[in-house]
Amino acid sequence: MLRQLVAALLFLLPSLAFGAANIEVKIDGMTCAGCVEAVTRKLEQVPNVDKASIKVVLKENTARLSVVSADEQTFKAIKKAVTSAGYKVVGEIKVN
Ligand SMILES: [Cu+2]
Repeated sequence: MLRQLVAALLFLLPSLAFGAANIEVKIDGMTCAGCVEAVTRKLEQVPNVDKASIKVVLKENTARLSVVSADEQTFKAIKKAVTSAGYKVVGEIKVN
């Protein structure tokens, strides 16, 4: 009984700890509006990303967006999307 309870808590914990959030992703290698568009298009394809919230700011080399779940799996998918567009995520993704 206790074991099942602990298992249920461990299962629930990640969804409680990582809720919806606004995040900031620093991106290296963007030089023009075409880069911003390429990154934006890739980010739109990532599950858990709110498409309407994506804003890539060239001047600051930053993508700001909302995610349904700010967990490691989502961050990994975002990094992969940026890489597949030909750019690179610098440092850790910042949760606001
Ligand atoms: Cu460009």
